[in-house]
Amino acid sequence: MRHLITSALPYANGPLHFGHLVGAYLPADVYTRHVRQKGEKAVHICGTDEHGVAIMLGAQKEKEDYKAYVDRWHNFFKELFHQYQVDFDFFGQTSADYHKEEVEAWFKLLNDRELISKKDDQQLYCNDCSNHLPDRFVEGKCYKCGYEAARGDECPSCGLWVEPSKLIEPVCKICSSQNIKEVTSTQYYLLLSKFHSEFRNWLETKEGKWRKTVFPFVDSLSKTELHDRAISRDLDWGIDVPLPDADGKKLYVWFDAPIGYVSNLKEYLKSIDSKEDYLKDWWKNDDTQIVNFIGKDNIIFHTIIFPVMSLASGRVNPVTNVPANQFLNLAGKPFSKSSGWYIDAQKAISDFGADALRYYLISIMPENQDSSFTWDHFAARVNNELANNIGNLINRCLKFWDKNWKDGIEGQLFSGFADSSEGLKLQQGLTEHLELLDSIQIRKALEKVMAIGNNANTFFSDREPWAQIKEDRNKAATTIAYTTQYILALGVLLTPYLPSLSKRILSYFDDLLTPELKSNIYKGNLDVIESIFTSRELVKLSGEPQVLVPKIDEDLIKKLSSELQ
Ligand code: B3M
Ligand code: ZN
Repeated sequence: MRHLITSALPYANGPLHFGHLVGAYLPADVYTRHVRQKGEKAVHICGTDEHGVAIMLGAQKEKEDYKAYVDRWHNFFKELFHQYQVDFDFFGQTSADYHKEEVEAWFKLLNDRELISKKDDQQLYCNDCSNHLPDRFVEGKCYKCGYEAARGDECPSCGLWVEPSKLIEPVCKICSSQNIKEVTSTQYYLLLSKFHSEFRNWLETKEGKWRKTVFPFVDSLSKTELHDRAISRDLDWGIDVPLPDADGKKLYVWFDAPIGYVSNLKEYLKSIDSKEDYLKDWWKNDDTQIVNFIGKDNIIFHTIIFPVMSLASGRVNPVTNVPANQFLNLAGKPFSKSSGWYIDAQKAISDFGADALRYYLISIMPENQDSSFTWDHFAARVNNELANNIGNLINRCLKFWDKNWKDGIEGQLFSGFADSSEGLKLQQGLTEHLELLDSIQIRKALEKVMAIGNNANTFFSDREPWAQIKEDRNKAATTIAYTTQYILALGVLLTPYLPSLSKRILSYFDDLLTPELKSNIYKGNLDVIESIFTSRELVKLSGEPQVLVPKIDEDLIKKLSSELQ
């Protein structure tokens, strides 16, 4: 099995906050590292979403050329992801020519199969500034859930794909006028209604396989019918509708954006001179698991529109799983840059580093319900759990080893662990951890790792090697040897979540560990751990034990919390 993993293409129009990171990018990164650690083949594809009204509004506000504007944000995101150790194999751009080519091919296929047609559409128009108001150029009250600031394209609160003419009390986002009328304009439509039964046949196979926050929502939205939707706009930025009589019409951003997953993989394979074909070997390969990581506001496009486009065009297989996350709030309220209720993700990473932030963000990942970030909670979780449970334990154990057995501990003292009650507990933990990540329950999986850390701590403290050594040196050495096997497992288990901490832990065992051994341990093969050590006459640490997880500075936390008030 191979894995084609994507994370939502962020709009190139403003900074990313923690909500974005835990919504799509961190889970996708953890999952990619997980399947690779198991030894399976995977690609992780992303890029910036550079068309549409959100971008146009942003560039206009900054008085910047559209292309210069999106390039600037593209580079900014690339750097930010790098700092958070979110690794993509390819991070592309939807304003690139290679993307346009792929989008044109999709349009042609759908058009040839008569799933696109020209129709008259009711559009909103601002009488004061004389602009058409598609998508985010207009805001109003959602006619489904009553949310005040629903946009002309979607409601950020209930996820509805909004029909702008139905918005209650619409307001022009260009000039703030409420003097808005409906006008008729001709647009190209994707005839989703025609594809309803084929779509349902596919969707129903996902029941029980997709998250409870995803499947029932999509199921009820699409049960009785699908509505045709306009996929063109009268704008001056975007991909031209590739038809001779479509003068001036651009494709709607949500038509081209998901195709970015496909075009970016194509470009990636080209960039590495791969012999593989992006369609035959990946997108249309029945052995490929396609997983789209997104936030809940993008569910409709990933579970209805793009699957219909995929099935109807036959160009790619439809997605296997869409593990959408809920929202992350900041101390109970939505992140909002304009009202200052906001944390600068770049500053945060320079204050605290990737391990601490990734740990906390993953531990509050809103997989099943919305969750909340607070600075106090961040400091408490990092200091009490990561620093105490993992960092301190390893430091205490390895320092004790270093001090008392500088020349090494006898390899045979490591034997017996796998069959001991500690070994059996660890074995079970490894198996459960694997199952949790396989089913993309990332938050619970990290909890499992921490529970293993707890067991290791209890074992080490209960045995009191500092007392044992006074009576029986070998007994104390056995405690260290057993705890070390826990530590090795913890270092391996942390790979997907905290790649740099994991690397630092495993560096003590540099001489002993190969990638294959690492993968075997990860998959729960405890005997492997034991034999790594028992096959040596003497086991030595590579390098001196260092502080692994620095404590979070409480004064800095106080300052950051007070800045938020
Ligand atoms: N750019 C929406 C967002 O950033 C959109 C995702 C596209 S995924 C193909 O929330
Ligand atoms: Zn206006």
